Amino acid sequence: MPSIDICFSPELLPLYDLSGRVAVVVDILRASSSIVTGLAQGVTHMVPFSELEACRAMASEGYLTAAERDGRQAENVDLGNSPFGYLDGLVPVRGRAVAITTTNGTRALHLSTGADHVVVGAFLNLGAVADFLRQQQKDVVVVCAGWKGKFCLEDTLFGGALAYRLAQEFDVSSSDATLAALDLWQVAQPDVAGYLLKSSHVRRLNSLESHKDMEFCVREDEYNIVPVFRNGRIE
Ligand code: 3SL
Repeated sequence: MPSIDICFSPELLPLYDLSGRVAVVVDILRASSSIVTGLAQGVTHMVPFSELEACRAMASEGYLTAAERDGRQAENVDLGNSPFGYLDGLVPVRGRAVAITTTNGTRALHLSTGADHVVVGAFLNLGAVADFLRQQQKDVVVVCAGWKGKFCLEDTLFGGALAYRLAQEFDVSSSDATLAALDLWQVAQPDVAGYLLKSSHVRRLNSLESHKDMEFCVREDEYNIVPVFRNGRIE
């Protein structure tokens, strides 16, 4: 039976062997939620960058640019990192390609490329990711983007939710990280959004952008897509 392990921070990735495994990269607040939303709204593909200037430069190649640093939209780009940027229609996104850089999420994607498959996970596509993993039948590592190397509640909750969904078909008991995430998922019931009010990232976001981002990002199964990061592109 394949197993699910959870890497709580990109800083811990050197301890994980991703080869032969599927990496599910998650940054619930908000990069992976925004990537899933953008692709579900008809963005053709996204190219994640670690550096802001490299991302901005893609405008000259016809890309929309999306950039966040420390929770705020960077200057001189088309979009920030709110999923509502892909939903509110202020910047038409359908049929466009997007270059994106965020503080933690895009970095976690680049650090996970040693896996056989790198997919983007969010509560918004939780069921679709679970189905994808059932099909692959490979060991899974959930790579939590965290915040500047530190543990984040919301990414860990996603790991717990995914393990809970797959508990009958995957080994979810041989990793203490997965056991802890499963316990956390139970503790957060029945009001995940309410539970997350105490998280450091929600407090940071509330002081910057609207609370509605968090409430949207914890919705489950809004979109039936599994973005795959391959050859430098998410599509
Ligand atoms: O760090 C990231 O990748 C972002 O998701 C952070 S924020 O939610 O935009 O603040």
